[in-house]
Amino acid sequence: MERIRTAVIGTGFMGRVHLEALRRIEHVDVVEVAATSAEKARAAAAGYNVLNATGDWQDVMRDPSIDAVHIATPNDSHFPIAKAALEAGKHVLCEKPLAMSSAQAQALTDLAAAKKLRNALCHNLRFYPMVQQMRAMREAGAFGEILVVQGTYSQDWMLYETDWNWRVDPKVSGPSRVMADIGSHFFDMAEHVTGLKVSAVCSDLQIFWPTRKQPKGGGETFSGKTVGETIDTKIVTEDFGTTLFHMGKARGAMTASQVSAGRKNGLVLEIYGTKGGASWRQEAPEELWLGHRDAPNQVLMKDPSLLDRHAAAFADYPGGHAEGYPDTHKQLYRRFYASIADLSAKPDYPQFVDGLRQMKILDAELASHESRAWVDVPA
Ligand code: NAI
Ligand code: SOE
Repeated sequence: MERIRTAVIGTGFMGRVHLEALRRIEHVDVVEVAATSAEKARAAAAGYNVLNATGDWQDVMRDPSIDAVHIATPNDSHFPIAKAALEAGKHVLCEKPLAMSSAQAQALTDLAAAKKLRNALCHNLRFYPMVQQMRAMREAGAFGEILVVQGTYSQDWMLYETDWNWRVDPKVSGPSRVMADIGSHFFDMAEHVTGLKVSAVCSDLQIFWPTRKQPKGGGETFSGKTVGETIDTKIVTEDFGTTLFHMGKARGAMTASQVSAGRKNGLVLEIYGTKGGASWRQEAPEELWLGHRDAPNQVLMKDPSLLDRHAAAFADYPGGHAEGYPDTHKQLYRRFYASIADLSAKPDYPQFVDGLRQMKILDAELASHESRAWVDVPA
């Protein structure tokens, strides 16, 4: 098989996750790293054994030998970088959220389709084996008709007034913080697992810190305590949100929070149907709780030899050999690159159209909060 040449743009938390996961993908070579300075790019490139480094992502677009790019930069740069990459004929794997607005997300979705290029959105959390098991069981009818969908995405890393990150700045992050940043993962997973679409939402968003202490030197994701001088900065995006939602006849409720003490990456998805229920937690991802009305409840432990055949394809290690967050990236990228190697294959990963879908849900959540009313989500 011909080798595929790729580049990673952004060398923060996600840039390093992408670089690491890419080393586990067969037939793919990372040939360039782009950062905000040549020095930063060189440091990351050296660490991951990548030959070329640049402080200007446009260099990647100018190199016709590069087939694909990963975009792992803050949200405001996704649109210009993805647009330039598609225009340069490159396949794109972009971090979530896809863009700053639905209009941008629609434009990227249309451009990728017009150029017939592969486009993936990094909703990697779908790729935990036990999430796939929940989906496969739902598809096989194990839970009957889905009545209730509920859960949360709870973190604590923005609990203090002194906690800061670019996600707080709407010019960089967009008009929403927690709903865009982590609520979108919840809804992507909920729709993927249930096969249902969110049809209407009623949202309430809350800013607990109307001002935050912005460090003069900035702060990277999950970097911990702020040190040094700070400036009091007005906050306009939510620390917490709750959304009631309809998925056709099914009813649901979710919360998203970056101020829930003790919860580090607490995504929980629960689905309840006419025949049974299931609950999955990201903080214990190898387990799937199964609920029964007339029999003892069960906890299924990941073991590919015992999983549904489809779900087993998302597990590379035997039972008792835990697979976690980095493995979800590997599973996603593997499928993305397989679809580049075989351009006739049907993509089996989230695409830009799924990013557009999340932007539409987000627009409805923001409109609902603003109007204090239910808002329909367009199909
Ligand atoms: P970060 O702040 O840790 O890293 C961002 C990096 O991008 C920084 O090193 C910054 O210098 C660099 N950068 C900014 N503008 C750039 C440009 N024009 N060219 C090259 N580099 C540039 O942020 P983090 O957490 O890595 O987030 C990046 C993206 O990944 C965000 O869109 C975020 O929503 C997404 N994300 C997704 C996760 C997932 O599980 N799928 C997890 C964490 C973040
Ligand atoms: C920060 O809230 C963050 O890194 C998100 O940006 C990711 O998408 C999520 O997976 C983990 O938390």
